[in-house]
This record gives sequence, C-alpha cells and structure tokens, in this order.
Amino acid sequence: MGLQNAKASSGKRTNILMLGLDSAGKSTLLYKFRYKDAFLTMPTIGFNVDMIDAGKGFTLTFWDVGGQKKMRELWSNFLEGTHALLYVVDSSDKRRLEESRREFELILKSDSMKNVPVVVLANKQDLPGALNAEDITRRFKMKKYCSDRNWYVQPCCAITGQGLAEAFQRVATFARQYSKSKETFTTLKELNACQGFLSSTSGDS
Ligand SMILES: Nc1nc2c(ncn2[C@@H]2O[C@H](COP(=O)(O)OP(=O)(O)OP(=O)(O)O)[C@@H](O)[C@H]2O)c(=O)[nH]1
Ligand SMILES: [Mg+2]
Repeated sequence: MGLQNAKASSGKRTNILMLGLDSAGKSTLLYKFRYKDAFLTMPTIGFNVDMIDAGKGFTLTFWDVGGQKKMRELWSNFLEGTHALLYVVDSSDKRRLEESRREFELILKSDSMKNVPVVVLANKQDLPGALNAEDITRRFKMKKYCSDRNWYVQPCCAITGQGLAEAFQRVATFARQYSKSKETFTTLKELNACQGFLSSTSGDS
C-alpha cells in the first residue's frame, strides 16, 4: 500500500471474519443485526458477504463462512486481510465445545491472524444450561491465546438480538484500531525503506 492510500483509507473499510462451528448461529445473528428480523437460515455452503455502513464513511464487510466440517478446510483462505475475528459459539452445545475451542485455537495460530483482535460471541443464551461469558472465557483459554491482541467475550442471543449491538460496536472499534495500527506500521516501514534508499544513493556524485 502506498503512503497516499494508507492515509486515505485510514481504517475506513474493514473486514470482519465470522467463523464458528456449523449451527453456532453466525448467519442468524448477521441477518438479525442487519435487518432487525430473525430469518430462517439454511446451513451456509460457501460463504455470505454483507457490507454494513457504520456511518461517517466507515464500512464493515462481514464474511460469514459456513462451519460444517468440509467447509472448515476452506477457512484458511479467508484469514488474510481480516481486521477482526467474530467467533461464534453455541453456548448450549456442551458436547461440541471442545471441538469449537480446537478450531478456534487453530485459527489464532495462523500467521495471518497474528495480533488480529477477537470478539467471541457466547450465543444462544436463551437456551437452558447455556454457559455464560465467564465460562466461555475460561474454557476457550482466552487469556492464554489472546494475550497479544484485543479480545472480548460477549453473551448474546441471535433470535432476540440481545447483546448483538454491543458485539458489533466492539468488533467495529477493534477492527478500526487494528487497521490503523497496521497502516502506521506500513507507513513506518516505507519511510525506513525510503531513508535506506536515500542514504544509499546520497554522496554518489
Ligand atoms: N435458541 C436459539 N437458536 C438459535 C440462536 N441463534 C441461532 N439459532 C438457531 O440455530 C440454527 C443454526 O443457525 P445458523 O445461523 O444457520 O448457524 P450457522 O452458524 O450460520 O451455521 P453454518 O452456516 O452451517 O455454519 C438455526 O436453527 C437458528 O435458528 C439463538 O441465539 N438461540
Ligand atoms: Mg450460516
């Protein structure tokens, strides 16, 4: 990215990647937030992409990728260029919690996801026996795996919409901060390269 571009975009357009096991509620919560309506969803084969205007020229692009086992093999293709990860968990599905945690750990370990901020959504809080945000924080070892990045665990219910506005607000803020810090880094790198070039060419004549 050139200096001009870095300045012009300055966190205005960010990519939010939504991942989580199949049936966690990714598509339901995206539609609920977007259209204020609970839609009947089908399992996502491939991905949905939706742009949300966050005002003042800020745009969030949501990548909602299917979570079925065969879809997870494709997740690695979506990681690059992500400014924040929205990881959705079915808090009532204790049987698959460990499977979800393992997938989460794999994503975070990827080079492309280094320092990328994370919001974990402890979804389906309306269901009996759902684990709360503290339980999910502990079970997902958030403090261990997210020590090098911004992170937050938000309880929510995609059907009623409870907790969604907070989650989207938080993920937007994280993404913007991350995007800006990355641009500053790129600019500094370019300035360094420039200085290196100038000092290598100076004194030649
Ligand atoms: N009770 C309850 N059901 C929910 C909630 N969120 C989603 N669901 C239901 O869970 C099922 C799966 O939701 P989806 O949004 O399709 O799940 P997904 O994560 O997009 O699944 P894939 O596309 O297969 O990755 C649907 O029947 C939803 O109605 C919730 O907060 N509470
Ligand atoms: Mg889906």
